[in-house]
Amino acid sequence: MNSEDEKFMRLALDLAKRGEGWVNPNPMVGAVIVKDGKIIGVGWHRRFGEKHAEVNAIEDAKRKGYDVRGATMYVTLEPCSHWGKQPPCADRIIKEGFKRVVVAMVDPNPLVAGKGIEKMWKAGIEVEVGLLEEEARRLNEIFIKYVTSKMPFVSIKLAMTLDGFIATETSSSQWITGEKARQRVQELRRGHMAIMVGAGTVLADNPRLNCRLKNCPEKVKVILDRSGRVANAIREGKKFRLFEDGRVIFFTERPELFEGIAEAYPITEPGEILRKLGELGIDSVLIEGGRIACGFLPFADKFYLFYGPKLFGNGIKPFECLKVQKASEAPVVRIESIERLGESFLVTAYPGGG
Ligand code: AOF
Ligand code: ZN
Repeated sequence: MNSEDEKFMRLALDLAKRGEGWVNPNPMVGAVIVKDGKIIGVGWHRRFGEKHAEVNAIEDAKRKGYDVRGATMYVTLEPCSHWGKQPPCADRIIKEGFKRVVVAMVDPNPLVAGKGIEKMWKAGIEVEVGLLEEEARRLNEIFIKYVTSKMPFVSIKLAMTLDGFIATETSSSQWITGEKARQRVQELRRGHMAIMVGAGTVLADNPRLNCRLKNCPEKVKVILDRSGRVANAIREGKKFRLFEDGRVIFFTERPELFEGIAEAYPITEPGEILRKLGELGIDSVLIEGGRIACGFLPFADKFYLFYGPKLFGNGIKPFECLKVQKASEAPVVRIESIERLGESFLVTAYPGGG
């Protein structure tokens, strides 16, 4: 491996990101074809169920009149070996006569899991695995979790004052962070299939819970409404903007109240809610309701903590259910990055220290 290899793999990773939001619950994948030191084809997985990145790159090269025989392919995920909605990419790569394939990471999908690499290797292709693996794993952290556990990747997003409050005592929270931070939330929504809040947020803010970026698919909106307050409000004639687009799912003790209104399940326990969402094919949930966040803390895979330049002194704290007594017994997070967003900032972190 050399720095040229790394350059091409970085390009493949950048291409893969173009599929963000559109490919779930499948992975984002990018591929670059190089011959005699020159890029002759690029491709990425564009949309769930459509052609894989490798095939798109091969077709791109052919469209431009190149012969891929003897070329090298850089691909961010191991080429597949199984028949899914698409034919196996490993077979296609062998058939096309590639000389070398550089793979960032093995496919965690149990249906593939090394079989694609083995196939190509047995056919006499030079296969190298692990270039920029860390970046590739980070890119597809949602896919990795979902394909190996069938449980959605859980991100907790909170907007807090500098002294750690998500709302005042009187539940006022608009706004704590500024415009740039809220724009960043839109980007987070793009990467997640579902957005989750509690009924309190729906009743107080009437949010749309959609993604308003240019290139963004519809979101699944998940509302935790134990006693059916939103259903009652609808029966009283109230209109909610979250019904304007996308699928809406309620979790409640009173599913009968939602008949004729929305999809509803009689589940209220966080672990069971997540299991149900996984069953419904949802690979990722962005929890945006500060008051419901604490219940999902044991299941959190990632934290997006936004801090605005305000001090409340009192009000609602996000993780009160923890009730930590000793500092030495507190849960620890590993900070991944800190981004300045105008007057606010975003701390991205993973659970667990180290
Ligand atoms: C993708 N896009 O570019 C690659 C994938 O049902 P299928 O045929 O689309 O297969 C999906 C599986 O194929 C997916 O879980 C992953 O293991 C593998 N590779 N998938 O959607 C791609 N290369
Ligand atoms: Zn494939």
